[in-house]
Amino acid sequence: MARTIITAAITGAIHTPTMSQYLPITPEEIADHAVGAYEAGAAVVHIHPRDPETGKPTSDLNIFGDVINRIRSRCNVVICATTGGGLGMSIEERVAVVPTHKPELASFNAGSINFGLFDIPARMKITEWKHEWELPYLEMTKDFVFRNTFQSLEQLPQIFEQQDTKPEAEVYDSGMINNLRYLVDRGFLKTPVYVQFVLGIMGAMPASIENLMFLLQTARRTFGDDFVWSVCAAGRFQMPLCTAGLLLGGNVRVGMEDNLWLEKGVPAKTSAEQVAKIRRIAQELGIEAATPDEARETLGLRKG
Ligand code: KMH
Ligand code: ZN
Repeated sequence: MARTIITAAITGAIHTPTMSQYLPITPEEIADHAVGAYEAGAAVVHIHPRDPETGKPTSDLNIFGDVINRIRSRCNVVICATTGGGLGMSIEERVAVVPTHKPELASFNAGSINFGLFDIPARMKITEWKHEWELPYLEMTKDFVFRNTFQSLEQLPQIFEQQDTKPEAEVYDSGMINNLRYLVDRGFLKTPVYVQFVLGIMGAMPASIENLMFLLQTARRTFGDDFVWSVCAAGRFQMPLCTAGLLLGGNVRVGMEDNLWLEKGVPAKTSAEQVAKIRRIAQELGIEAATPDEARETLGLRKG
């Protein structure tokens, strides 16, 4: 039977505590949600740490380590640490988790984009905020570039390589596939590249099946069969695009980093609920969820 790797992105750095009372904040909450996602069928959990007092995304390596160790002590799910970090962090802050905590897998953002979160307050009609940092954090993105220059695109894989950490290339736009080809050709990245297509970020490609097809076709023209791919999409496009991903033979990512809802009008209480939902859809299509060890095999993660 076909297998799909379900990744659960547990809390991210896009949503803020006012947007959902269920967003996990403390290391204990993030770890609980990650273990719950694993129990529901996720083979991989994608992790960002937050300040336990304010809920703000943090680059504090002790907090990051606390989250990672709590998860590692409870289950064998693959941990994919963010190196995207939170908006406004330096590239050095973002990548430091790799040499410090040596995750098996870590995100590797494959190019620069405008990363616009400034429209969310109006769309969600939020006027009162739990924390002072939230509105300025979102509003500053009107003048914010999520920087992933060729300099850092060349540097990060070398830091990953030293720890045998596999990069998960976050691809928000089609030109980034070309960036990856350059990195492979110059020996900075090894194939098969693991690509996560991220659709629906304001500033990059909108979430549509046509755009997913275009990205997939572009990746095939660029790498032949020598890549592994997954898809995730923001907000209400999460389940439709993941379902399309399943039909196309890909892997899928859900979780509250990407979407705070389970269905229209129903907030997700955990990422596990979204994992269970996409797993049900997969099973209807004759596709089983891969175990963490099967994901390790497919992605070529380090042994032991
Ligand atoms: N932090 C966002 C700017 C990643 O984890 O690498 C992008 C992000 C991707 O969350
Ligand atoms: Zn992330």
